Parts: sequence; C-alpha cells; structure tokens
Amino acid sequence: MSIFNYKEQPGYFARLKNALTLTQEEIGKKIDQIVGKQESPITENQLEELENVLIGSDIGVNMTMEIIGRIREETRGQRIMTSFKVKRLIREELVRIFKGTQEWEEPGSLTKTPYIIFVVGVNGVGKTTTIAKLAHRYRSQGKDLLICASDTFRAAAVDQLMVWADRINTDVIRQSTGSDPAAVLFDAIAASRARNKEMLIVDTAGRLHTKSNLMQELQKMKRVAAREVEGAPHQVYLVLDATTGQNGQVQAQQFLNTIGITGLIVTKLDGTAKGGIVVSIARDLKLPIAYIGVGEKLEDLVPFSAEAFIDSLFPENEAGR
Ligand SMILES: Nc1nc2c(ncn2[C@@H]2O[C@H](COP(=O)(O)OP(=O)(O)O)[C@@H](O)[C@H]2O)c(=O)[nH]1
Ligand SMILES: [Mg+2]
Repeated sequence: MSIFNYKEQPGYFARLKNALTLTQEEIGKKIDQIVGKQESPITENQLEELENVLIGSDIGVNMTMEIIGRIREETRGQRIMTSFKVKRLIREELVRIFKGTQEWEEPGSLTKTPYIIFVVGVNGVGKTTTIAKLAHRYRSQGKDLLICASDTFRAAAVDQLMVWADRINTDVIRQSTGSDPAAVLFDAIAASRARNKEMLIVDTAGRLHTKSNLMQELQKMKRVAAREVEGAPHQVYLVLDATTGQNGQVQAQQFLNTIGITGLIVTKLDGTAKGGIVVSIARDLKLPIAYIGVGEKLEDLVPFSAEAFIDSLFPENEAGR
C-alpha cells in the first residue's frame, strides 16, 4: 500500500475519477442497477448478475468469489441488503486486498547516487512513455537526472526516447542499435557520475519472442548496476497495460522471478472499463502499485492511492450508509 495521501494533493481525485470513468460505469453504476435501492434480501439471480459484473471488470475470478461469498453470508437470515450495503462490502474487501501489498514510497532525497531505476515490461505496455513521465515528474521535484537507452533492440525505441527527452530537456545516453544493453548502462552510470547526476532512469527492451534472452539481458544489467553502485538498481518498476487484462500477470511473474520488482506501474487506465485489473494485480502479486498512467501526456502519470481508487469507484458517502 502506498503511504501517499491523496487528500493533500489538489486536483488529484478529480483527475483519477475522470480517468476511471469507464471503470466506474462498469462497476459502480452496474451494481446500482442490479441491487438498486431494494429493501428486501438479495436474490440468487441478483448475486449471479453481480458476479458477472465483477468478473467483467477484471477484478479476477477468485476475488469475485470472495466478494460474492461475503454478500451471501451477510444476507443469510433475511438481513436486508441494499445497494449501499453491497458497495460497502465490496469496499471493505478491496481495502483488505490493498492492505496485503507491500508499502511503497516515492524516491525522496537521494543519498546513494546515482539512484538507478530500471523500467521493465513487454513491448507496447508504455515503458518509454512512462519513462518520459517519470523523468518529468522527478525533475519537477528538483532531481537532476539522465536517461539510459538500453532498449537497443529497435532503432525506433531510441528515437522515441530522444523525442521525449528533447521535450523535457534531459540527456539520453545511447549507443548504436544492437549494442549490449548492459554496456550502455555501464556508460550511463559513468556519465551520471561524471556529470554529478542524482538519478538514472533506464529504458529496457520488451520483446516477447526471445524472452529468455531478454531475462538474461536484464539479469546482466542488474549485475552491472549492483557492481557499480551500492544497492542498485534501487527501484525496478514493472509496467503493465490495464487494457491487456489478466495476461499481464503471467508476464509479471516472470519479471518478478528473474530480476525482482519493487513497484508496479499500471498504464492506460484511461479509456478502459477494466480498471478492476488493478485489484487483481495487487491481490495476486502482492506488489505495491507505485504509479498509474492516465493518458498519453507528460503529466498523465500519478502516484497510486488505493484509497482514492476505491473512493472513485464507490464514493464513501454512498457506500457508508
Ligand atoms: N491512453 C494511454 N496511452 C498510453 C499510456 N501509457 C502509454 N500509452 C501509449 O501506449 C503506446 C506504447 O507506449 P510505449 O511507451 O512506446 O511502450 P513500450 O513499448 O513499452 O516502450 C503509445 O502509443 C503510448 O502513447 C497511458 O497511460 N494512457
Ligand atoms: Mg519502448
């Protein structure tokens, strides 16, 4: 669970809510339609419909079964189950899931420099875009940083990084296409030292068809970082795409087993009704969700707050009644 307090961030909640509009319609509104404002015990039919809504939102089958089980338990003995009460139960279950994940804290003032962040994940999930957003964010917090272009597999990857870097006025350390990603990293660490940079954000390749090479490559990069800087890599962010649903979890497990992950970044939460994936990711991986991507612009990356996430799906004033 993140210790980031969203209530202290002006505008944060409105933005999150906006990004989660489709998910909210998919979960919150549909639950309202099913259980309505009824004052009689919930029927088996309604439970089935609820189950479909929850599964459809990508919250995960196990999670859905747990929630439905609790609702069933609570309605036993003819207890009244209104839409508010259903939502409150779901809220409670979600809070419990996020409490089961590790704590995560955004990099603060940096002592071990360069502070090295690896950004990993399969092709197309949004790694490069996220790196630009992260660099933008950390720079606005006053951190002096460099970006390392270790996705040397595709020429376009470095070009894309250069375009972003230009816009945020940050240097990129790169070599020619096909060079050893660990060698680029070695260079980038040397450059960070020489230029007194506090932070180094590392883009990595994400090709799927030669996965074992990719994993070996990442392990080698990890060894280089660890040898050069104490405690490095200090963060390994795994980027997952919310729109690809449950597939992401299998990938995640592989990255987790190979290089270890300190935090997850879930992208493309805007424009999907499947935002429930965030819950099943947290539940299954037990890893903290560090940031979420809510659009394609530089500003569209926000720290994840489980509380804000739950509040935007099930407003507290309604669910608490
Ligand atoms: N809507 C939306 N699009 C995103 C987000 N993050 C990344 N993208 C888009 O996803 C596509 C792939 O991103 P890219 O950074 O190249 O992925 P990479 O292959 O993992 O490096 C691009 O078109 C990005 O604009 C997000 O949070 N929301
Ligand atoms: Mg990329």
